[in-house]
Amino acid sequence: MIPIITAFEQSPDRGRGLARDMRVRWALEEVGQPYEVRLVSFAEMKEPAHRALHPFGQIPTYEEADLVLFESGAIIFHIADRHAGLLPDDADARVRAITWMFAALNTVEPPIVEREQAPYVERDKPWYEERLPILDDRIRARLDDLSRRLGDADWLDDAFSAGDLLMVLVLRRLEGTGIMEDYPNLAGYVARGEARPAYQRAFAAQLTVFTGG
Ligand SMILES: N[C@@H](CCC(=O)N[C@@H](CS)C(=O)NCC(=O)O)C(=O)O
Repeated sequence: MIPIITAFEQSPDRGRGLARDMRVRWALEEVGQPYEVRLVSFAEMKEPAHRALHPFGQIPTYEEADLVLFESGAIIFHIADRHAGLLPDDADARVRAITWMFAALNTVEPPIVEREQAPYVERDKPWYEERLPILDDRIRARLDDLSRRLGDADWLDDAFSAGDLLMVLVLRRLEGTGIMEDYPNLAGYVARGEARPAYQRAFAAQLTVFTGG
């Protein structure tokens, strides 16, 4: 059964790997599972047909026979749980990798997304300029700790896992902010993720939606 995922027909980054279908594409590429993509417009995402798949009217979704999933973290967990390659076999190592999945989505991503959205939703507010450094500091507090924990290791807990996949993509959201440049070990970590052949296939596939080919 070939799973079908949804992705943006048009996205703000024009297919540069930031839309969250990239997480699903990368995971599927890592485990060697072919997939199909259904592109949706912003209007279609809010229609009842799409909301039946995703209650919040967003992408990505994941359909596999009768199973319908939303939330990129849950989708990645499902893929990692059903295929070899993204979670270790050892029970303790497995739950540690899952812990890093949660850490990426619950602890590191929120301040990054808040910073990312500020220019769109608050730029005309009187407090905007004053608030930006506060948002940056919140991100730096997380990165200080993450950087300390990673040290000079290649991955967060020994072998590459779904936890690294999510953390790398969360950190990529900082591209263009200048913040990552202060954390050479995290920048190297992101570069290692981006160098993986599965990442590159996923990135190319998402980019092709926008460039054609
Ligand atoms: N927590 C969700 C977030 C999903 C999300 O924010 N999707 C974005 C694309 S990356 C979206 O659909 N944005 C359009 C919208 O919210 O209207 C996940 O990880 O899947």
